[in-house]
Amino acid sequence: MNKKHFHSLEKIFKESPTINLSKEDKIVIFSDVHIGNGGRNDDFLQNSDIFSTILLENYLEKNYTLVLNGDIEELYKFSFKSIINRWSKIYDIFEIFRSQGKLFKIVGNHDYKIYYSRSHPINKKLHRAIKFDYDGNLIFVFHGHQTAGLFEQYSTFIGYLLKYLAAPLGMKNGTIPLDSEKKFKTEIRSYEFSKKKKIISILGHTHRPLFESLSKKDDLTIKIERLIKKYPKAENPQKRKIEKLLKKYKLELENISDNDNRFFLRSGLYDEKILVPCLFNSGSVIGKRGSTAIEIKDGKISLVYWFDVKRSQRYLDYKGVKVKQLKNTDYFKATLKEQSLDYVFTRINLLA
Ligand SMILES: [Mn+2]
Repeated sequence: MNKKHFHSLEKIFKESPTINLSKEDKIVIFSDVHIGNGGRNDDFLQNSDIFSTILLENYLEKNYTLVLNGDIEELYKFSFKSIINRWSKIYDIFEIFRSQGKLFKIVGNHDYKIYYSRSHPINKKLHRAIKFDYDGNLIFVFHGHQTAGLFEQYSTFIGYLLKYLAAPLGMKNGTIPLDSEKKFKTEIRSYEFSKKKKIISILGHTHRPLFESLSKKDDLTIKIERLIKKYPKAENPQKRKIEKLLKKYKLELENISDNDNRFFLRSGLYDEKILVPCLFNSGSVIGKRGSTAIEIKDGKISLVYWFDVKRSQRYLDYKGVKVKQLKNTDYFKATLKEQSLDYVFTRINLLA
């Protein structure tokens, strides 16, 4: 790993505050909300209701601490003033968490200018990163752009481009999407850092959820390989079941966007004999059909997906995925992945 990137992460790591985490604490981490002004170029608009509902009716009610891990405001395209004017309801909710001492706001690349909006209570305390100390093991939460080139991190040029080119053209999704090369670089550098420090890192930035260093694509590939190994020894009825599952996973694999086709494992880490499960990514709040988040509670870490049942039914009946309706709303939470933290740290400490 490049020394420059290592040192920049090391500096942020050292300077960030450490918060003790007990088994009773509940944490939810969201990133990449890209809140705008409510107009047609506001990528947040579509998921704004699901986001405010789950914050208020689920996470606040259940006593969670809220971690906002960067790119909360889309300041490349909009002013902070226009954002809070339009979305005061969201900021009121953030403020409830904050007033109870249950908010950590971390800065990303699309909202680093938020430092100039310190007068708003929500921005009084901003972090570049935070660390949770879980029984002597560390969980490092940072946005993730710090490992990118300077151009990608803080280019006003990109800002202008978005404002004057992308916005009038109605370009969606916050920014010119990170290509897979850039995603991969962000991931691999953070992976190397976490492995070396024997910690868990939780990022955002790429909008690609990761769990135990695996993307959805990697996960599907592994599932498919396992089923194929099982197949020759299986009895006939079980063979039919395996065939059905294989067909489903294959279709899902084919449907993952082309932008993601150079995925994490295959593009480098396959060279590694052992993958260390040290890298996690909360994805984004502004997904096409819903929002992803990382939860930590009861000594477990999980990747969850909130969706509107009117827009997607994919996970309603999905093998191995727990789904729960939020009260009598149209919103459901699917727990895509779940693992005990003790187990993850044992593997990190023994494998890294
Ligand atoms: Mn970002």
